[in-house]
Amino acid sequence: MKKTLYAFLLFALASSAAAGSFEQLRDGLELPSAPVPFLEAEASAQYLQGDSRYWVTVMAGDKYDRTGLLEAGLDIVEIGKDTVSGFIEKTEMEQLAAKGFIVKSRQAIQEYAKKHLKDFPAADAVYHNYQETLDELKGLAAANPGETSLFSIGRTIEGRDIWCLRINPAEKGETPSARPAAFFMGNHHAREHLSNEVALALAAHLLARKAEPEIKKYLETLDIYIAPLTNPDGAEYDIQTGKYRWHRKNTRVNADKTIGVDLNRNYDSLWCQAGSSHYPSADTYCGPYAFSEPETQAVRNFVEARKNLKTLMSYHSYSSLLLYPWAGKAVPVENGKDRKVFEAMAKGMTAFTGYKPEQSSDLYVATGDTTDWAYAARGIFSFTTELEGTTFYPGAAMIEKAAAKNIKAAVYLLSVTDDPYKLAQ
Ligand code: 0X9
Ligand code: ZN
Repeated sequence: MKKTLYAFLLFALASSAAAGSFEQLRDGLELPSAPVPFLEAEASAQYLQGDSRYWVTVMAGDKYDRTGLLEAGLDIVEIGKDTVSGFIEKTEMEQLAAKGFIVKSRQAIQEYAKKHLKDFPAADAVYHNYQETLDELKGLAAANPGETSLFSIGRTIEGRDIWCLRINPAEKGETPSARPAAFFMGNHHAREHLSNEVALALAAHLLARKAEPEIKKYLETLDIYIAPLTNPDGAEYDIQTGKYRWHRKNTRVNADKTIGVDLNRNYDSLWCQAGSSHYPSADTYCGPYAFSEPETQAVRNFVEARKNLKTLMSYHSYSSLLLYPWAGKAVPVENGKDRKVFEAMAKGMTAFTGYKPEQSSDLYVATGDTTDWAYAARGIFSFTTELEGTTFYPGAAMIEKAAAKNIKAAVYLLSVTDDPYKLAQ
């Protein structure tokens, strides 16, 4: 009883700082203006009522098993030696045995949540929601009018803007540039809030140090774009009740009334051929067709309109990995020179992060991701960073840690953006 009261008081104090974060309108429904009070984990899982996903651990010995599981609807979150764990819809879970998979353990998402929700999310008020992300970007733009432009690259399915901060003192707005360009993105996946933070921290870092010679030279020679929140609808949906929902996709209402398309399966590169699911309820649902989603369309249009893009980084979480194409086929990049560049850049960046550099498809084969499309369509040296941690919700302390090393890696990326092929010589 005492413990409950104490938790509530702590929550009340902390939530006064977070108030406003959850005032969103969705589907015409007015939502609570403040988070639902966190009392105890036992009670807290109730908000997931109606979510029929399970957290399962399934035997899987190699990338082919893992790819097959993604296609069977499993959203792989953790990879062990002989197993994988992640979320899967009940109906899809029930078909796993018939498909030859051995389920070692399973628990309803409500049970999983009881064990994994701690003092969340009041303690995470420092993370930026949609409005706070925009405020931060506006603040950076206002404080650095000579170096920045802020614009939307398109609107989401719910009508939110996908904001992009451009850092280039010579060219403003959406004017094309002949300068070599780098594009950093965060939060394709809703629950990967840390990826928004790292991208925001990178923007703040570059601008705070714009006069320092090392950064100044990139501002003078490159065209830098940072879009921290690629899936703002999903990110807001994930925190909408005041407690995390482990939501991955965007918020499209599918034909069968399930919610969301996996944006990192919706790009037009071998779309939905492997490691993604045609079940709308699956967390790896590829959508009805390639680029069906306004969010991926926005990225496509942005990239296609900028022939100067040389490098791209898409931040995700978690696992401490740096991944490069191919993601959608289990063969190395065919062009030897490009392969050399990818490997050298991966080595260069992981020297700062300590993450494991790896070809994406060595983890599992998954088609339709951002990096395969950007490389295949435009020859852009594109990477996925899986930030560190052992949970999607690693708490406030992780931001500084992850940002510090990934900023160094991003600055390395900038250092080769002028001509990535210099690494192939
Ligand atoms: O599966 C994804 O979309 C990415 N991992 S996440 O846990 N953030 O969802 C990885 C994309 C890279 N592609 C492959 N590993 N094939
Ligand atoms: Zn992700």
